[in-house]
Amino acid sequence: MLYHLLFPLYVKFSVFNVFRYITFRTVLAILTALIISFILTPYIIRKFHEWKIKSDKREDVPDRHITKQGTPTMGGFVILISTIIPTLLWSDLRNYYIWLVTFTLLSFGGIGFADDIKKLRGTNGKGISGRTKMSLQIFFSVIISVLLYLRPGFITELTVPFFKNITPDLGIFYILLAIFIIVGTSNAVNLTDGLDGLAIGPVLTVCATFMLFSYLVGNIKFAQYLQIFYVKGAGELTILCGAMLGAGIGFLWYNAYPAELFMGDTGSLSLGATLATIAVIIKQEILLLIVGGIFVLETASVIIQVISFKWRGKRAFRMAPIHHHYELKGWNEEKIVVRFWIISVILGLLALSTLKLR
Ligand code: 57M
Repeated sequence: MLYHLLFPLYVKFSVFNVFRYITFRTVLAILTALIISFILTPYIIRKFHEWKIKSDKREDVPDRHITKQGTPTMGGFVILISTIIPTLLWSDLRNYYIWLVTFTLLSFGGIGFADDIKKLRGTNGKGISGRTKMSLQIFFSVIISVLLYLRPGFITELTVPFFKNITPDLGIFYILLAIFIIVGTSNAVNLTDGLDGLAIGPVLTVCATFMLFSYLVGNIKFAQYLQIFYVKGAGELTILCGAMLGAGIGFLWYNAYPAELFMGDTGSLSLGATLATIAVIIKQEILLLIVGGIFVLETASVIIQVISFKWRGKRAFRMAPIHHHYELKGWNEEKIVVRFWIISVILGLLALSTLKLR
């Protein structure tokens, strides 16, 4: 909105021309998100304590988690607000992708919110059933994927990292892939969200990487130079990624060990689905597997654990997802989290290298 108000003033005062630039508006979006987050989060933490929006005791967690009982949850609510407000302030509101990704944030945030509220208010501490949750995730991802597919000029080819000449065209089956990526990533971030700062760290790495990719993919000159797909209008997503980055850093301030706030499903489901939707829009579907490798690792550990238990009657890990395995091995929570962050940054750098190594 501010973009629409301020930019036209350049006719009278040339200084306002600066609002034309995506880079400048991205910086403003990051700063606005940080300010909103730093003002709102302490207030929300106090209020959530008052309203008893706190995480429940879980019997099956490694012992140390007992101390986490009573930590306010649903911090994703602040992440959503501090992402959406700066996006609406600084982006071009005529942009289709901005609204589509905002829809993703809100719809998956809504599923997570319903789950968190049911966990808090229900008698058995359980959220909405797995089946209902999955149906809702599929329902919204179908809407998102079809809306993208129907967009004139939408590219149904895949970018294969490191191989610029291999671009398989999936045609209408692209819709299925998009649904799979959105639902899968949403759940993968949720599985990862089990230690202080563990999920938000890699979310930030993916966000920063996609911020750069959105800018490049949305700029015809850079796209041609780098020989990547050009997606008209995707450049505005740089601003949304910036807002999410600012919101995520603001959240990490409070979620860092010892956490004062958890993001809840409101945060994990919406952040995962949003990163996936951006990946689909900017044609970096497979790259998401690399830069989001921590989410892949956490999900794979659960799959391996379940298969191993079924087939061999033995567990592959002491406990899945894999962060619990390291906890039970005696690693410190901070050590596990920081090491996973380091891996995530390395994966982010690897993802950046695909721009040139191809
Ligand atoms: C939710 N939620 C955290 C917090 C957070 C299929 C199966 C693998 C599913 C999985 C599962 O339920 N995962 C998703 C994980 C919980 O955090 C809340 O949930 C929100 C995210 N949805 O925002 O509100 C607890 O995690 C800790 N936490 C932190 N810091 C944070 O910043 O310390 C969270 C955020 C919090 C807090 O203690 O209460 C959770 O873990 O419950 N299930 C599992 O992960 C279970 N694994 C399991 O059953 N493994 C089996 C195999 C066969 C699948 C095995 O290895 O044998 C574990 N879940 C729990 N305990 N609770 C097992 C141990």
